[in-house]
Amino acid sequence: TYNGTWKVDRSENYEKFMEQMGVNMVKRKLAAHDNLKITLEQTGDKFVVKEASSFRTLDMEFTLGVTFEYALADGTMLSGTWGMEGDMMKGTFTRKDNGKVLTTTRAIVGEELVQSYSYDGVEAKRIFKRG
Ligand code: MYR
Repeated sequence: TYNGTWKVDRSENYEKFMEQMGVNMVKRKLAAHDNLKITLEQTGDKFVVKEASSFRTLDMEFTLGVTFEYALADGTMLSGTWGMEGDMMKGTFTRKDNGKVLTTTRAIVGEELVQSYSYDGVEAKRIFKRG
């Protein structure tokens, strides 16, 4: 189950990923230490998500397979869906400003939640521990 609170422990290639996303250097430096914490609560197909970081706190919900909008911390708007493939969450989102696609997955690996991100040929991971 994905339910619970997850704190980012480490990231792989996240700065390169943010650079590809067009995030400027100052923000990338800050974002590398954003202390991101995500609380997920799934009931059937519905997820309630609480996000907290040094940038903001955000409460939202989505339903698997149903399109929703999500603003990144810098205001970039995404539109897309989360779905399930087996035990893995797979998200496909489109940037509203340039039409490019960002894909993301979440999987529980051992005791950790591993989130992968892919955009414009660059991939990154952020790995979370229960907290
Ligand atoms: C959630 O489930 O946490 C809410 C919906 C997330 C949508 C996609 C997340 C992509 C985040 C990309 C970060 C890029 C930073 C430049």
